[in-house]
Amino acid sequence: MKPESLSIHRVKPKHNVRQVAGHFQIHGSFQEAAPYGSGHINDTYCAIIDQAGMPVRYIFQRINHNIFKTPVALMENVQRVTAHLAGRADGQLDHSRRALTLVSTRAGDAYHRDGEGSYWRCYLFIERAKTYDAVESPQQAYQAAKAFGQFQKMLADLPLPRLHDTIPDFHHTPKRFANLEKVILTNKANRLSLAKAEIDFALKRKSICSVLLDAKLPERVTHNDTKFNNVMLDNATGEGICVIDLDTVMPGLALYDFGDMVRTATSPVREDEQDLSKVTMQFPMFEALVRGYLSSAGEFLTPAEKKFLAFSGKLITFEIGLRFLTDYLEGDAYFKVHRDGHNLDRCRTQFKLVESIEQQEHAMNKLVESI
Ligand code: ADP
Ligand code: GN1
Ligand code: MG
Repeated sequence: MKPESLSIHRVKPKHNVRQVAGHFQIHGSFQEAAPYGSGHINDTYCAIIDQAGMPVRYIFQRINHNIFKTPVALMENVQRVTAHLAGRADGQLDHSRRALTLVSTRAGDAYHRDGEGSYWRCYLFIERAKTYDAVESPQQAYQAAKAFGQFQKMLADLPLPRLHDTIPDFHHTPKRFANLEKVILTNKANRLSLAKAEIDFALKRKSICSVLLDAKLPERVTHNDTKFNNVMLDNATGEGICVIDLDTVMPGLALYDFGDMVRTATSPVREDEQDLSKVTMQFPMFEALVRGYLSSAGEFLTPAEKKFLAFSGKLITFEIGLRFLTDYLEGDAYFKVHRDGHNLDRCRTQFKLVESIEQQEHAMNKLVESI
């Protein structure tokens, strides 16, 4: 029987994945590869390798080194984190689906550097699990949040040294705001007049940017990109089986992770939905996120962290909205775009969600207090 994999969409890859695959410790013969997933940063491919008559899938990723300026340090983080998580999953049923496994190169390294200076890595493909670009049920939200909380918990005792900052100040919202102010002044792509309402929306909310930093919350090892599509849900049980996309795992605040879950797992539509009437913070999803997250992270969160759970959803949604707006005004230099105005559309959904959270923030806080 052919695996589901063979239906991967047949867009011609930009890169020679066959050649890249040859550098990794994989037995068998390369069959095909195709772009995979909907990430905004790296180039991800699913490749099929025939291993003794069985088609086996692998994930190959080219790290975007324009964005991740220190790919070697990044891979050192990923190696340490995956090894630590694998140690935790050891002995559990299905352990190799519970943490990403790096495949080494033939030279024994965690990455391969190609002739063009690109950095490549390879992971075992997590089978019988999927990522979703939009949340479909509170059960999914619960499972995703539980998995990200578990992820933080398992990394709490990662031995020193401190992980590298793969992108410095990644969640420093005041600096993200300052970047927006800078591009407003330069108007580099001449798009200011097209985003007047969004700019006004952002400027009115400057005061919220520093709230989490001012709260002096504890630094932890955090994921920092806990988008709903960065956790794989098991096809049979729905369990959040594996947290993926580890490029931004570094020191951070637990609330950056919870906030990004609220951003991506409470609205019923994708991040780039153009019909804004569909964008809303669904309370049952928020409740499921809180319950799921506290089921795994509750034992280590401080009262101060708990107090800001709802606020973090608003702040991180606002912050990513600022980043989409900044990128739009800069002429789409950072996030991959697939149509005109794509970043502006993404910014609009974020700001619509911020508004929806503002309207429900009191009730969200009450709920958190009651749990
Ligand atoms: P990006 O940084 O570009 O978002 P991700 O690491 O999130 O890249 O990968 C993109 C997509 O590829 C994911 O959303 C997921 O669907 C799929 N994917 C990534 N790693 C694996 C894996 N090990 N097994 C199966 N699918 C994966
Ligand atoms: C990017 O890599 P991906 O698509 O999971 C971005 C996140 C944003 C997200 C918005 C390194 O995540 O910070 O929140 O897009 N990653 C980086 O969808 O900038
Ligand atoms: Mg991703």
